[in-house]
Amino acid sequence: MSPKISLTRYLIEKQRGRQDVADAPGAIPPQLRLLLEVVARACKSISLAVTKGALGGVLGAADSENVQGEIQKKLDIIANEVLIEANEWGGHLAAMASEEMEGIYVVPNRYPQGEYLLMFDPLDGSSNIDVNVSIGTIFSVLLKPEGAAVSEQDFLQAGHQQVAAGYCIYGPQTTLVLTVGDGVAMFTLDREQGSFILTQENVQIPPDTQEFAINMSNMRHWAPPVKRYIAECLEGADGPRGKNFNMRWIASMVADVHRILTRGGVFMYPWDQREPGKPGKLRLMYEANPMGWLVEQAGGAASTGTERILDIQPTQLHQRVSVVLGSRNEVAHMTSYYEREA
Ligand code: P6P
Repeated sequence: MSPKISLTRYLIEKQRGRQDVADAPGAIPPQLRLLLEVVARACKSISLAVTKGALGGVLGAADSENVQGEIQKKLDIIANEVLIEANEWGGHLAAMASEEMEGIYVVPNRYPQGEYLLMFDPLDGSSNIDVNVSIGTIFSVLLKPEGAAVSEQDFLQAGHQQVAAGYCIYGPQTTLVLTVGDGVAMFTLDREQGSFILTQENVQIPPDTQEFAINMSNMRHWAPPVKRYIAECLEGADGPRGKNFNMRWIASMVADVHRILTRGGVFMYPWDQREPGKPGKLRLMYEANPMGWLVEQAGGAASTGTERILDIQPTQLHQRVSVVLGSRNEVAHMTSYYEREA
């Protein structure tokens, strides 16, 4: 039986890199290895809190709103605090940014500052917490630009500049999914040992699919290309697509993306006319960029409908974006409807 590879061993071997190839892709610096191990440890703590549910008194809403104007769940706040407290003292970060905090969190002067920036959605899919459906933590890592004191401007880097990204899904299993730029690996939490164990490497998304994920209740608000694409999927084998489609919508991006990384599919949260001034619902910096990079690293595609998500130059920390991601041939087919409309 092949030996179990822990996340620690995986990252140490990544840090060692390939001795025969200088600057081999995927070789990671020690500080980045430390950062990823600390984030993984924080996710284990969050998983424990999530698993307790009502027994831990952590369900239900807190009496506060986040920067998005959304009612915060108690676990949103707990998860955010766990990530801040786990990462602020290690010396690997200059600052953090979170869906749950308006401004950036600069590492306090009492701790050494590092060269990385960490962004996260501490608990994505919060509406599912109280009904026991999978939720997760999404994170993205950037290098702090050289020079002056860290500022919010330092975070405003395009998604293709990420140095690491991943998520931890709290479902029937607690699974950490990670990329450092040379493919996607999955680690399942062995609760008896308390370690994340490598369970899949070089994850590949099937290029074609017959499964789409979108919130159908918004259909009347969609732009014409989305209406046409979904209508043709629903026409099935008798329609222009010549095949039947299945639909899934978990209302937890982490869970929908995990399904797509595991068996393919296309996930969509497009612009709609409910709030025409907003480009979409999902956030660029700590939802679409990390998930988009993971999907691309697994052979998929991630678009706004009209441009590659990872090429967007951010202007605001909490800016939103339209998202179409998943099996690359299906994403290309879907985005072709926008081109025809142009
Ligand atoms: P809706 C969760 O709140 C989230 O940000 C994503 O995880 C999820 O895909 C989406 O919103 C669900 O949105 O409008 O279907 O509730």
